[in-house]
Amino acid sequence: MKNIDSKMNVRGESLYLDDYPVKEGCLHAVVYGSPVAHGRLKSLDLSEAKKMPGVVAIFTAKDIPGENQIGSIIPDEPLMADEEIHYKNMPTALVVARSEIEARRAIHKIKAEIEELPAIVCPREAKEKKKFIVAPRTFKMGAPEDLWDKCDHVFSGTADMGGQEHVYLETQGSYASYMEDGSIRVQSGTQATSYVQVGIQKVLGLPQHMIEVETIRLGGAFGGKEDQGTPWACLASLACYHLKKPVKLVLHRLDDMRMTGKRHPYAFDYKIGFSKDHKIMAYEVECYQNGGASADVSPAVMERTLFHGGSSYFIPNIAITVYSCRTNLPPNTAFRGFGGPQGMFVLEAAIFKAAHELGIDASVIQEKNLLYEGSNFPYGQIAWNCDAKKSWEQLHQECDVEEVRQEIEEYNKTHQDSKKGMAIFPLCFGVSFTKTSLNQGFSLVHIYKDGSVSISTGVIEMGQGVNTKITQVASDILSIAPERIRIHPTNTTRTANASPTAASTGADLNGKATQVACTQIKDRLIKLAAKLLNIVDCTRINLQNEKILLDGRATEIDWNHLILQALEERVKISELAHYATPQIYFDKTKEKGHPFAYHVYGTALLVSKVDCLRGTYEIEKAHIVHDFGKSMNLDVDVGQIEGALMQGIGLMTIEELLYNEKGTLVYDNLSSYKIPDIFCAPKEVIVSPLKSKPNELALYGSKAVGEPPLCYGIAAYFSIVKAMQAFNSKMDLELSAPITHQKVMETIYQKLC
Ligand code: LUZ
Ligand code: MOS
Repeated sequence: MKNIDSKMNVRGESLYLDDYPVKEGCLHAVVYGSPVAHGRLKSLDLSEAKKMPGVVAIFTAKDIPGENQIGSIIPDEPLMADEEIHYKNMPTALVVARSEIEARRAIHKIKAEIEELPAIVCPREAKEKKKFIVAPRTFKMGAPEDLWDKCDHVFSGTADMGGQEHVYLETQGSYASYMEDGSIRVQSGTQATSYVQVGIQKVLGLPQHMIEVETIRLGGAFGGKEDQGTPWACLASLACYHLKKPVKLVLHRLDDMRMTGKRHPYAFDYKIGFSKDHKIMAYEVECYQNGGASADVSPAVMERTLFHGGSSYFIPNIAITVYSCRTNLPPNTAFRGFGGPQGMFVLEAAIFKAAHELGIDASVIQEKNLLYEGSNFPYGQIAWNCDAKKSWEQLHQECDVEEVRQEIEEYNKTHQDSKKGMAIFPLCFGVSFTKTSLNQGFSLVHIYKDGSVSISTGVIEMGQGVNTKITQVASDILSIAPERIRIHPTNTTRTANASPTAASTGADLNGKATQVACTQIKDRLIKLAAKLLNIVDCTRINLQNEKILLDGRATEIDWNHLILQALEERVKISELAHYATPQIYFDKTKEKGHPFAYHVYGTALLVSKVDCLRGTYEIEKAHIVHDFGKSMNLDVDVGQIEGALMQGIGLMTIEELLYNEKGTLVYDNLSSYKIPDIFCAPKEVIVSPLKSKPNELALYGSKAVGEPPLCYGIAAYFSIVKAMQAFNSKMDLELSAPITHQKVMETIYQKLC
């Protein structure tokens, strides 16, 4: 089935927040962000700004009727700066005017008197000063500390990985309307309608039932709207609450880039030990997470780094420690992969360095240490249906890796100023929210009198095609045409307490709930049909292509007739269903359990070519063997792989998230912060499904596909470093991502003369 949104999207007919027709009298809000990263707010002079044309009101922390608090995991995040400023561009005042341009002009007239304090931007410095968001955590298996003497080779080093700006095409925003009884209705650009509802509840001090939050779709999110859709909805609602008028707040791209948190940069110290035959005997890593000024979802991101610190390898003695460090940056947040890529990167960096020192290719170590059937993850779960080796082998069958290697060697021998490199990355990604309680989904299915079907779930469509998959489920179970089915916007009045659409679980959780709802309605319809046909044995009845079959043959009764009869006979043709992932649990006191419904495996091979005169590079080829389980929509899923690959390549190569020592984002617009374009795409991309088993905990056996393939971008980094080494084998291997063109240039001429 084609993605049901494609047609409207390409015609520009799909409604995004900024396209919603606004009500008469709608006001526009613009956020004033603090001019420094750390300080004490002495006074705020709003008098000039208030006199500006069109300005209706200016709100500050003092106007918050409830709590000035939106922290979702830890209550450490004020909605607006009150006495203290924790990061540059922290929301400090909200200007509301007749038009956005008038509000924006007034912003410049606000004068803040601030006692500036030194800013911390580096997680290592925060760690030294013991500024932690939560206590450090360690996942451990075996005893690496006892093994160093027994290893034949031990290597240690440091690595760094930069953050990433989400660059969702649609910036953050919300539109709040005042309803007759003082309730607030919010259209919000969020991945989590219920988080927005709770945020507004806290800030306005209203009960949750007075707040309705709705999301039609998002123009991308990538995690950036999991927690951070909330502040803008709270601010718009605050103004709406006081002024009793509709208020719209849509961030300008530049404000969005400066004010919102991003993927967490990490710094690492590692130590890795090998046996003679290149088995990893012990691995220890300390990860310093740059959390930004408040917790946001950093403790959960930290957890995913712990879970993925062993990547796709079995390491019998392993200790992964993460420090979640508080710095004066905007609160860093969820981003596709959610701390996983960081945990995987440092292990690949350790393997790469070890391979270099041992004079072998990293792939020798990789292959020797892959997870195998029944091996243990450091967190206690056992790798059943483990396809790590299988995906590695399938890649090697499909693509003659030795031949690629020889071609590269030949190329490098015959080219002076241009070098090629190849890297392989084996993937293992755990699917489920690491917080067990979030693994639940809801679906509300109604059948109307004319036989058309309406479905509301807790999931949010953000371009990933989840509404298409949910339509497929309903269409299959009820055996009606997809055109009969409409997926409605996600809304807190239809789906309460929904988990965020995150952790790649949206289709599994809400699709399975839809499966339950449709099956229950179908069972009742079959009973009714049996009654109408005077049949006792319901198993003789089936629904197919809008016909009711008896013993496999069409009867007089069709879908429309059956629905009319159901209403006549007072049979319930609506259902609210709930699905909670079975079998999963995690014991935080032991740091052991079975947190993931299943794992997604895969292996990617990337080839890069570096221009050693310019420091530029191209990615020539990406060959990916990916574990879809049994994909229920290969078009949608391959689209996710390609998008994630590009985003992962961006993360590892050209996207440079740079803050100066004052906590100012240096590349704060889309001409200096470069995201990958078509020229960054590999010249050849092959995505080939792993021949694996469908997984029963995945929707229709079709494994989650949102986040895991982003990690394939890690191979881009190592393929480039490999090419650089072919030019200069003496260069430093200090391994810090992203490997920008500038960094290539600075590195490849080291120690040459
Ligand atoms: N969000 C979350 C996530 O709250 N918990 C998770 O485990 C997670 N994983 C990936 C992306 N978002
Ligand atoms: Mo996410 S990183 O919101 O799945």
